[in-house]
Amino acid sequence: MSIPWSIDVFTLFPHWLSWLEEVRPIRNATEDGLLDVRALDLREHSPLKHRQVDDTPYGGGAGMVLRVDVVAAALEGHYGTSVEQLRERRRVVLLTPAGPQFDDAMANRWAEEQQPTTILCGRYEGFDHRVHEHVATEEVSIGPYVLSGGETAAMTIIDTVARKLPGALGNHESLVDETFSDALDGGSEYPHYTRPAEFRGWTVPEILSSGNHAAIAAWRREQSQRRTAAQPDPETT
Ligand code: 6GU
Repeated sequence: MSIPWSIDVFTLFPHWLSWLEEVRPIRNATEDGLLDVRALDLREHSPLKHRQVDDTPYGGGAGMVLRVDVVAAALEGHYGTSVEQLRERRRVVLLTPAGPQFDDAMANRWAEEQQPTTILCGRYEGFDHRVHEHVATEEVSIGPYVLSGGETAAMTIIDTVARKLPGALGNHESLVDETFSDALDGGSEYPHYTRPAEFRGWTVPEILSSGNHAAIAAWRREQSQRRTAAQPDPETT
């Protein structure tokens, strides 16, 4: 039995991440020994009075900045190694709207490599820039908008990668035909229907009850292509 993939999330609000303990794909992966997700408190090893974590920005301006000494103390206190050694052993991901955008390809790469991962969630105006330069090994954003903190981004990323681990979904087939998968050439998923066959006059396409599996497969592929074509291209909008 191999060791589980370790993902540690450092945040000022560890209890927010309790959702990760409940959601099915992550629970399955954890119970199967594939994944070990932990929420850790950035304040835990703060060397400052009252476990202070942030400070006013040099040069003035609005908001507070998370201190580099506090982040280093949290990591070094938890792992018992220097930041330099930690960066060699783990992916240290700083969540920021300015980072490269997380997408399905990045999720596949992470799930394949399963490098031990540490995620840093910022609040306020973000981290002192020395955390970006000397502590993190990379930056990631989940999309072109600004969140009030990294916690929901961390949950989004972990949900996305966990369901790619073998056995995390009840039925592994569900990954194959999913939106963005190779089986659909990176396109959108086809529509699904279940009983009742008719509701308020809203009917289910007849072909799905035809029993003709080849025709059903062709219909689904065509539907998927049509939905993909109807989507705005993120590069041009
Ligand atoms: Cl990772 N963090 C914050 N604060 N805002 C974001 C984001 C991350 N990704 C998109 N917007």
